[in-house]
Amino acid sequence: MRTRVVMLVDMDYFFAQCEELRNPAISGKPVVVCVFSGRSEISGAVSTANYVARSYGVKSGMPIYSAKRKLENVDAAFFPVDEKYYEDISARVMNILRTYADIFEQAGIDEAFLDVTQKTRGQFQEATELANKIKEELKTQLKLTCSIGIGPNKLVAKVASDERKPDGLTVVGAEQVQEYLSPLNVGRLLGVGSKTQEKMLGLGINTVGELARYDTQKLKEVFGKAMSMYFHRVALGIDDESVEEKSEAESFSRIATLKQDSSDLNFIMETAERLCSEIHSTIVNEKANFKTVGIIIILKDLSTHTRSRTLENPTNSLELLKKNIKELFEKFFVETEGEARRVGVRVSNLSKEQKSQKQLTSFIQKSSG
Ligand code: TTP
Ligand code: MG
Repeated sequence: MRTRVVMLVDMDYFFAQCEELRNPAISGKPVVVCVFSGRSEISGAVSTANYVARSYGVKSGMPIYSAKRKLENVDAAFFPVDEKYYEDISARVMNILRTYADIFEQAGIDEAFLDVTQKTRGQFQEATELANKIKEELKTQLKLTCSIGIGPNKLVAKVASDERKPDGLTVVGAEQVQEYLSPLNVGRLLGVGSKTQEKMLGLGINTVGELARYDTQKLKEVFGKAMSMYFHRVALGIDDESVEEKSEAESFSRIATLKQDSSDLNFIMETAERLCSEIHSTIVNEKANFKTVGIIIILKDLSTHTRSRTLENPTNSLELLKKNIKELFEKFFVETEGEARRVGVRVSNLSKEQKSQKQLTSFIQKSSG
């Protein structure tokens, strides 16, 4: 496989930076953005904090009262989360980032992967210049800073983006991966949370290099086959997952009125299968895959019901769509009294391009869930 050049752009202290943007008066002060639970005036958790607040020990996830205690007698600013506003800024950031990528994949509200292999002709030096341009444009256009990691794959780009923050840039060339990863703490790897890290520590594994060299058979005994194989590969810096554009639409659905009200599965499936075929054509046209399938049922009394399930892997198979839809309808009518007037089919969790290989991130989500 030819060398890829992958970038991960992650905005610095994003929600807090957004607050600084619209409240210039708080510049230089500790800024804490909070999710208030509403139970008491200060119950809830810290969503994020700027780096001034972090220097006092304030962190994401910490109870608000702990943050207040750490900032006692300090002139600090506390804000409730304003997701709508951050999403608006996020959209502006993404619109800029998109223009720099061959393939663009938004990975969260404040981060995106950019495959820039073609643009940079596979040169990490050119990617570094491109990253500096991105930083410059975000600063002049939006007055925001970010940290960027560049590597030969998503895994390395992601780890590198965390290396220097805020306003950092870390480049790890294809030949430097081992050297770069080896001395890092295993906790820096995606999928190694505090519990896993503790277990690894118990085995005498502190660093990524130690994990890479650890006996795979012994690793298997502790973490099971799938996870130990995953750990071994990431410790070696191996990751084949491609940067993938997400489909613009979030879902496709079709709905139809039955010829007569019914709770008969076979009768309903005649209509539902037609809807599945229509959706399937759209999916094929859009070159998309779906991971979640759902049904919509409007009963005689006009009450609307929905059911859905998420599949193991993204697919564009009509057969799988029909099978799952049928099972969902079957289950619904076992559980629910009443006759359907209208029925619908919906697919969501869409992604572009065929993907036969199991995705790194989806694998992790499943394993840690
Ligand atoms: P992150 O990129 O993880 O954090 P950050 O941007 O605040 O800080 P950093 O400079 O380290 O990148 O998350 C992006 C946003 O997601 C963050 O601004 C707020 C939100 N968030 C939470 O609400 N709770 C959390 O526990 C974390 C980690 C993030
Ligand atoms: Mg961030």
